[in-house]
Amino acid sequence: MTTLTISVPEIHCEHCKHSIEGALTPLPGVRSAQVDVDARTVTVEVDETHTDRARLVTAIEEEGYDVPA
Ligand SMILES: [Cu+2]
Repeated sequence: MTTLTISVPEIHCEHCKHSIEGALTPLPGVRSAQVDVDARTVTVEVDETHTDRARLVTAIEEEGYDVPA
């Protein structure tokens, strides 16, 4: 199990938190997804044999949030 932290500067409220957590949690290989609204980060526990950072970033972008490289 690996913990990835992804910075998403556009996170600003509970709606963002629920959107992003809801998008990531069902993905294969994702054990948990936790948005910190104040820090504007997403912390994701993953099994890297089933997913990777790029897949998570794509899912966040599909929710409408820009993820800087
Ligand atoms: Cu919001």
